[in-house]
Amino acid sequence: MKIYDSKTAPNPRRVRIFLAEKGIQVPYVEVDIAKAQNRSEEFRQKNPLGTLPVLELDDGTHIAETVAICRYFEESHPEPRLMGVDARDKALVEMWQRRMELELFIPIAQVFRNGHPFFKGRIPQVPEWGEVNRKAAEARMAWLDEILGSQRFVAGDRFTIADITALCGIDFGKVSNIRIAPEQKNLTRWHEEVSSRPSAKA
Ligand SMILES: N[C@@H](CCC(=O)N[C@@H](CS)C(=O)NCC(=O)O)C(=O)O
Repeated sequence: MKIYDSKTAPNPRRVRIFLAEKGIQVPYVEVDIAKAQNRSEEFRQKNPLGTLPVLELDDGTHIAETVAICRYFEESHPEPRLMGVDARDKALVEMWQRRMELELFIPIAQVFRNGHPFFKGRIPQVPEWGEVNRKAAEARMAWLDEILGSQRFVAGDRFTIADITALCGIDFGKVSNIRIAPEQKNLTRWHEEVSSRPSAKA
């Protein structure tokens, strides 16, 4: 088993944090996005979309998509539970995970993809679309600040995959100058707490 990884990219970091929380060690193979190794014919045999991360099982199966990889390890190594404990909790964690991904992480990634010189010539860029997403991401961070005024973590009183997605998204925002506002005290408190977990360094 191995994981095709990129130390600088936010989706692979989500998987590394998830595995660190569970105490699972899997060999990582670094794929150089800057050199477009992920777009090579060889890599596309593993994931036709050319994106990271990708989990390779010992039987040769390739599993792409961050949450699908996390699901694999949640099932194979259930403790500690990061995707919910019973029907109600699993549904709530999924609700928050999807909100963090669709409403926060993806808009932040879109700011980078549409506005940063790194992607110039690699993908069609629409800078105005990047700025629309910046506004959306900032609005979602303000909303998250409110949510975290009444609960310790994104999905309630336990650390879950929803926190991992939000943390990796918000940290990745720095490269596009998206930052937690000083007045967002709840978001700041949460960010300090989740960033201080050893897994955040994974
Ligand atoms: N939906 C995918 C998104 C994966 C993705 O976009 N990965 C980025 C790194 S964070 C990537 O491989 N980018 C390289 C590229 O687009 O060339 C997931 O959840 O894993």
